[in-house]
Amino acid sequence: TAIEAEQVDKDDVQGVANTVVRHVTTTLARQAGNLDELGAYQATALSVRDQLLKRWNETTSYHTKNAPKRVYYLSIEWLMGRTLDNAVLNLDMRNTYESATQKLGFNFEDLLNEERDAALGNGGLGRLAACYIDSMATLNLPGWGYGLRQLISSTGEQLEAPDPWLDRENPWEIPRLDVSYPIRFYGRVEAIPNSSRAIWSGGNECLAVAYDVPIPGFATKNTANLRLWAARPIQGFDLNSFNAGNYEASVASSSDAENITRVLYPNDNMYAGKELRLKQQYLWCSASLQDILRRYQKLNLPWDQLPDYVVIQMNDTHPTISIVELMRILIDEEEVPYDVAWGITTKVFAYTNHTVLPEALEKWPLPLFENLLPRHLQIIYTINMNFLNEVAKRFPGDMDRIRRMSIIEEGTPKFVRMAHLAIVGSFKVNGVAALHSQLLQSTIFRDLKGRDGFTNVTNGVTPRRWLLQCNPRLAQLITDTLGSEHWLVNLKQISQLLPMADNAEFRHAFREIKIENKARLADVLHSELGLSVDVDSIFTCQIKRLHEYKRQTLNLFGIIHRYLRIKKATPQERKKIAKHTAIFAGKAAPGYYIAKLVIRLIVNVAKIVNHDPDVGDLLRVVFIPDYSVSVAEVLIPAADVSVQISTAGTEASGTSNMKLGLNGALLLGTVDGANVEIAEDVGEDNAFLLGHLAADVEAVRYSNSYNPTSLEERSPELAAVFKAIEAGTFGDGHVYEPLLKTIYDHDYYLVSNDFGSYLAAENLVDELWADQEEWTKKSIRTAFAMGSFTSDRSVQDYADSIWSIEPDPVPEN
Ligand code: 26Y
Repeated sequence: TAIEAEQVDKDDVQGVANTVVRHVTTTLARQAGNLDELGAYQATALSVRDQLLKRWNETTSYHTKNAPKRVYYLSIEWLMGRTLDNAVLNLDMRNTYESATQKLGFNFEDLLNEERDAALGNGGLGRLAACYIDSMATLNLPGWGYGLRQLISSTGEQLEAPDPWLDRENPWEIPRLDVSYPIRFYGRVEAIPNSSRAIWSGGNECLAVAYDVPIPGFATKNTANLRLWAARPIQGFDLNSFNAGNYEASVASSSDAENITRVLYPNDNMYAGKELRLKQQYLWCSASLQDILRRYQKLNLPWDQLPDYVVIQMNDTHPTISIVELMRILIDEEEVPYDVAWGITTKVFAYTNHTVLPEALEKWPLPLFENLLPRHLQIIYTINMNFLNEVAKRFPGDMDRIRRMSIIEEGTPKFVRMAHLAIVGSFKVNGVAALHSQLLQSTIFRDLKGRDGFTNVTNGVTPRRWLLQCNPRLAQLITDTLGSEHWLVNLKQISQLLPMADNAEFRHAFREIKIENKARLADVLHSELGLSVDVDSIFTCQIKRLHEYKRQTLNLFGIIHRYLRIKKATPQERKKIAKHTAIFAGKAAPGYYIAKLVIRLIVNVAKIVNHDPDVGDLLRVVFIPDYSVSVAEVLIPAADVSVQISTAGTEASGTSNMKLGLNGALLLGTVDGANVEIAEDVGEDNAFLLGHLAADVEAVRYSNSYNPTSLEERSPELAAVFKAIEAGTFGDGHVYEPLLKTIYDHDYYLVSNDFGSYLAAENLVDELWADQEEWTKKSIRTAFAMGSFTSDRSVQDYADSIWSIEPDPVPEN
C-alpha cells in the first residue's frame, strides 16, 4: 500500500482549522488560546504551505518520471508580493480558510495584512516574471523559475530605508541545504595543450544553496517551483585561524560569502557596472546551470540532445553569463568539442529584451570581468572571433560594421557588451510589445537583425492576482454574468461582455463596484496618510518607477497648471472644473537625482494644493510612499484613469497599463509600448491618446537641441507653470532648478513638446466625466477588451513560438 500524506478535504472547515491549530502548538510552539494576528497568520500560512507542498511533490515526481522538455525562466528579479491570498484562491480553498480562521476567532482579511511582500524586484521586469510563473503553473507547462534570494530588497524609496523582508520567518520558502553547488571567482587559467579545454583554479570559492518557493497554478494540481540561490561559505569556518587563536578571521570568510546575495540592486534602466552585481549574476547563473545539467544527466542521454529537454529563457541580459557558463562546463568539464558545445548552447538559450534605453544596457569593463571570470572571458573571445568571421564573410571589408557588431567594445577600457553576447548565443530574441520589437530591429540592434530569430511576445499580467484577488466584486460580477469562472483561465471570454456596456443595469452594477473600490482606497489614504479625498472625483493613477522617460513631470506640471487655473477661476468657472484626485506611486533609484527631485516636487505641490482653501474639493494630490505589489492591489481597482505618458518609443511595454485597463481605468496615454495594442483593442474612441509619435521623436529632439526655441515658444502653458515653481509657490523654488533645466535646455524627453497635447487630452477626460453613463460605457469597453493582455496568452506564445514545450498536467488521481 502507498504511503500517503495527511489529507484534508478542500471544503472541510473543521479539518483545516485543526491543521492551523496543530501548527500553532507544534510548529510555532504557542498556545492556541492566546494568539495574536501575526501568530494566526503564520499558522494559517504553514497550513496552506502543507497543501502546496503536497502538490509540489506530486508535480515534481510526475515530471521526474515523465521527463518532458522544460523551460527554465532565469530572472534576477521576482516581485512576488504576498502569497497567502493568491495561494488559497488558486487552491480553491479561500472560503474554507476564511471560515476556519473565523472559527479560531480571526478575520481572514486581517491575517492577510500581516504578510510582508516578497519584493525581490524593482518594477516591471520583476513583476512580469512573477506573472509568468503563475501562468506557467496554471497552463501546466513544465517549468521552473530561478532567481537570487536577496535578503534586503527594494531600497530606493524616498526614505532610503532598506526592507529587511526576511527578518521574520518566511513560511513560503523551503531551505534545501542538501542542494548546493560550488561557485568559483577570480583565480587562474591553464590551457590544456592541443585542445580547447582549460583548467580554471584558485581564487575564492563559495556555495550557492537552494531555497524553493512553491508556485500553485490556478484550478490545477500543477505546482511550479521558484528556486532562489543564497550564497554561503564553503566551510563556515576557518579551522586554522581558529586554532591559531584568531577568532575574527575564523568566521570572516563566512560573512564575506553571505554578503554576495545580501542586497537587491535598486537600479532599473540605469546600468552601474559594480563587481558585486557581476558576482551575483555569476553565482545565480552557475548554480542554476549546474542544477539544470544535473537533472539532465540523470536521463543518461548524450549532450547533443540537451536542447530537446531544456530551454532557458533569459529575462533581459542579466543572466547572459549563463551562455558562457554552459560552454565552459561542456568544454572544460564534459570534454565536448568547442563546435559541438556551441551548437548545443545556441539551441538552448532565448533572450527577452526589456528596454531600448542605451543607459540601461549592460556592458562590463573588461579588466573587471577578466579578473573575476578569467576563463569566461577567454571563451567570449572565441565566440566573438567566430561571430566576427561570419560577419566579415557576409560584409567583406566593412570594418565599421564589424566594430559596431563586436561583443567587445573597443576603447580604454574595453567593454563586454552583454546584449550582443545574448543575441549571438540565443536562437530567439524578443521584445515585449509590437512597437518595441520593431524599434529593437530598427535602432539598437539594427546591425544584428540580419540574424534571424527576432520576434515579438507582447507582455501580459495574471488575471488571478490583478482581477480575482484585487477586485473580487468585479470578478464576481463577471462570473455571474458569464455563468462560469472559466474566464479566469481563458481571458478572451470577457469580450463576450462587451455588449453589456449598453445595458443600464449592468453599468450601474459596474459603477457601484468602482465607487466601492474608490471608497476602500479613500479609507486607506485617510488612515495611513491622514488625507481626505473625494470619492466623486476622478482618480488618476500613475504608478510606476520614477524615471524621466516615464514623464511623471508631464502629469505633475499638468496638476500645477490646473491649480493655477483654479486659483484664477471665477465662481462661475469653478463649477465647470472637474474634480481630480491625482495619485502617484513609485520609487526612484537611490542615486537618481532628478527622479528624487520629481518626488520632492510632487510632495511639495501636494502640501500646498491639499491645504489651499481656494482649491476646496477640486483637486487633491497624493504621493504614496513605499509602493509595492500590495499597495498596487488597492490602487488599481480604484483608478478611473490610467496615466501612461512615456515619450513615444521609450517604454518597452508597460504592464500597469494592462492591470489598470483590466480594472476599468480609461487609458490616458502616449502611442508607446503596449499602449498601442491596448488602444487598438479597446478602440481609439474609448481611450485618450496624446503626444508625438515615435517616428517623429528624433526630429523634435534634434530640433530642441540644435534649433533651440524658448520654452515660451514651445509651450506657453508650461512656461507659466515653471514661473510659478520658480517663484516659490511650492517652497524652495531654486531647489528644482536642475530639474527644470533639463526641460529648458534639451528637453530630451519632449515634455514641453507634448504638454499642450497632454492638456488637451485631459480636457477630453474632464468633458467625458460629466457624462457618467458615457464614462461607464467606455470603462466597461476598456475592461472587457483586455482579453489579450493576460500572461496566459504571453506564456502560451512563448511556449508555442520559442520554447516548443507542451502542457504536462499532473493526473488528478
Ligand atoms: C542592468 C540594470 C541596470 C537593469 C536592472 C533592471 C536594467 C533594467 C532593469 C529593469 C527593467 C525593467 O523593469 N523594464 C521594464 O520591463 C517591463 C516588462 O517587460 C516593461 O513593461 C517596461 O516597459 C520596462 O521598462
